[in-house]
Amino acid sequence: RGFDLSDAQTLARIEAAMTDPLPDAAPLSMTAATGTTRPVVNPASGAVVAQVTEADDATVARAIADARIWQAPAPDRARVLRRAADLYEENFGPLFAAMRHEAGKILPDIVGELREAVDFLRYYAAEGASVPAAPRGPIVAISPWNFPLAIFTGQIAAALMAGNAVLAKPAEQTPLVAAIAVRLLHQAGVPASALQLLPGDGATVGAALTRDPRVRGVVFTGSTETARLIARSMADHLAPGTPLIAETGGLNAMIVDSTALPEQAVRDIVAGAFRSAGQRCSALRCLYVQQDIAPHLIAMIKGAMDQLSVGDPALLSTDVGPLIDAEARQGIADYLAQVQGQVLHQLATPETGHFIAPTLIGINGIAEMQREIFGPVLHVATYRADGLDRVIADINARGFGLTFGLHSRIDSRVQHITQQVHAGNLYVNRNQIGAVVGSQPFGGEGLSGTGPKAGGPLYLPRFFASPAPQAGEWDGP
Ligand code: TXE
Repeated sequence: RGFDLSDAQTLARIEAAMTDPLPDAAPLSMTAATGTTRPVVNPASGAVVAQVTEADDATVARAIADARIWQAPAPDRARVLRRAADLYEENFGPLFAAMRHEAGKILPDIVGELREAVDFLRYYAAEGASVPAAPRGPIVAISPWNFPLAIFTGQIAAALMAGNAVLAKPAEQTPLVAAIAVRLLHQAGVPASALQLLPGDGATVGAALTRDPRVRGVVFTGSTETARLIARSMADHLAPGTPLIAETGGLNAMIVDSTALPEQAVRDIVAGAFRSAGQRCSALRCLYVQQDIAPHLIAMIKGAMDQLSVGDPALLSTDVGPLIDAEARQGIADYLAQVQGQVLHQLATPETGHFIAPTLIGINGIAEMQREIFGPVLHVATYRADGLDRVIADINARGFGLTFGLHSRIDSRVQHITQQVHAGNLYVNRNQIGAVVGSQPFGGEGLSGTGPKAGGPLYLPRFFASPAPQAGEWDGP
């Protein structure tokens, strides 16, 4: 297929995509024409890389009026989505360049993200090809900047596979990746009236989309606070029972006991906490280490942190890139100022760009953490062997339930802990990263979200209507 890392020509194109300026993202397939413009800023350099015209209330209203369900039979829709997956792979250059320029991503993250996006397209195509069910109507898909291609694509692929009309609002920070993806989806054969891109501000465009009574479903990934706003708006304005699938934040913990293999545990801790500069909802935030191994393990963590290279995401040697924007950076800098006395280790911060260097903070437990710190900041606490159940209770008491990691070689303990901790995704003796579309669906419970897990068998059915909508309702002029 189009994307083969063992192929020298592909590797040369990857290198070009990582060092070239942004490709022709300018003629964007955006419906927006009447709104204001917003600069797209490269988070590593602070440079403005593009200007994007955003949607406004009138554009949103028109887009919803123009929305048409996708009439093609399910096997044809599946074929188009598979064709889109091929086009994503063949056109990885512009997608890579955009992910680096507007999201500041490093190459391994970019490669992983393309793979995940392609997997979503092929998985939902396979799952939905033979489902004889009806679409709901217009579905609003609101996505975040931290996976501007994979989450964006996963949401709309499922909604489209069910035959719905999708109104996609990408994050303010990452409209270019979304625009390139939509262009490829249209090129593959998704009708323009079944997929419209509405770049713009959450508080205006996002809010307008989620209060229009014509909308038949909302799929969202972002903060818990925004999910609450959307749920409230839907309750006030949309038909009762309109589904909301929300994937939100987490306060994810890991327990490392004294039987853990230290080298493996440290490798997984560092990846879980600092990969993607900590800007993943699944990232490790609070590590609990059994007291007797704590001095040794913490020294090893500091040593592994020192090996991380922080800086320009275009360099293939970089491990930790920038935070998404000045606001995100400032929020974490303010937090670090508050906990200054508890800093156990911190790397040097690059001078330009929105960087926060990987930081290790000592705490007594997860109860001390006021909120999700969405960056490369790891908190570490120690526990005594007889205090394990207290640790589990503290983790559960926070009310999040996204990911949880455990390093232990005692089977009965692994069983006990994993049965007790509330989490959507468990990682035992491995790094707390990621999910695998089709085999390890991703999603949490409690404050971490509501609805079926992405990339799992229950996700796609939520986008079908039951009972079917009235004939003629969204099926064209
Ligand atoms: O999220 P928002 P932000 C968490 C993380 C981060 C915090 C804030 O803790 O620090 O959220 O990030 C749209 N109606 N996560 O500000 O605002 C918005 O335009 C409708 C976790 O980026 O929730 C964007 O498209 N939509 C996370 C999307 O919601 C609205 C990923 C997400 O933005 C809206 C991102 C409104 N009123 C942040 N307000 C994860 N789960 O991985 C905003 N939006």
